Amino acid sequence: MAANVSKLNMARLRRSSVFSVFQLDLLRELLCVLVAFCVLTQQSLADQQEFFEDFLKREYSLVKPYRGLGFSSSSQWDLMGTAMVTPDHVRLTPDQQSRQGAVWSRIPFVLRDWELRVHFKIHGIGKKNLNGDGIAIWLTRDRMQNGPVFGNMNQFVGLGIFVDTYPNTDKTHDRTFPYVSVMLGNGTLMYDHDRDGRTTELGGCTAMTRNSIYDTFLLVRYSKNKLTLMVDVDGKQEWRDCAEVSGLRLPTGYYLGASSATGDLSDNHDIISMKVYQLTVERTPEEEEEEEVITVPRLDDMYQFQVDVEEEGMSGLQLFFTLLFSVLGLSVLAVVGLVLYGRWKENKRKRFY
Ligand SMILES: [Ca+2]
Repeated sequence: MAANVSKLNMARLRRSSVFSVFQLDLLRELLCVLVAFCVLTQQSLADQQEFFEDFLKREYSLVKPYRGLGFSSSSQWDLMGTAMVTPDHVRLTPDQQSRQGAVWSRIPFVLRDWELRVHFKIHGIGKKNLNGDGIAIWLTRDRMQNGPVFGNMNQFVGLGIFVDTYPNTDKTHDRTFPYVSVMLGNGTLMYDHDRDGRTTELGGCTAMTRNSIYDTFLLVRYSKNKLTLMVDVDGKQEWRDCAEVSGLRLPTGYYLGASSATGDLSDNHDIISMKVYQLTVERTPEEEEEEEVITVPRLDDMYQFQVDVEEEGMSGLQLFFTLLFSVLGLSVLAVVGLVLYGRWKENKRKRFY
């Protein structure tokens, strides 16, 4: 009997210790769930915050699936040249020589403060520095134009962001390519392809965007007349500063686009997405007043518009003609002077008779 009782007690004791272990586990699990819930809630709150601040504008964005892109009348985008759509990307040019392609938004861009994130891919079979030419992202007055600036017109009006993959100028080895740079065109400035746009660039950075194993992204942010350019090309999922330009005034009503060109050298130039976010930015009444409506893009610091241009001075031919016309002009003046002097002298002599 006693043995039976002690067996029963032992069983109870075992059951109660099992229960307490079970309780402890349960408590621990509950705690974990609670902590995870808190973290997730915070995370989702942060996400929500981000969602509200950066509002994706679908009418300006190019995202998958690219239904009807380029041919449907309801599409917000036009294709030109060699550009073609696949389920995974919009290929501006294939890895073949002398191709030009572009994709242009049909809708005038009217946001004041915005952020553009471009997911792109440049790849090909050519060896390093035996490939070209790169991709340009545009926000310009004109759209659907052919030309020498990565497949778009020169002397453009608006913003150009270039991902230049080929060093055209071999005189200087001051930078490593691919090189990302920004330019503001006012209709008279020329992008100098032979100098990789050095004469007109407002800033830039090296970014290893070609044949990368990582996804490559560009970010352009424009707010309160400040343009910020960032890149994410190292697979770190973080933005790296590339260029910053203050006092940059860009009119609204321009068009968003991307273009590319190949020459003797080539690459596949693909756009995967172009996402536009509207930024919520508060302005003081003074700031509102200060922001005038403009019709031509400009920089407050106009010196930046004349980068290197003055340095070049006159070309040999210009100098020759300037000298020639100066000499001719002086000669004519001298002859006229001599004739007049001769007549005056003649008249003076006649008066004495
Ligand atoms: Ca180049």
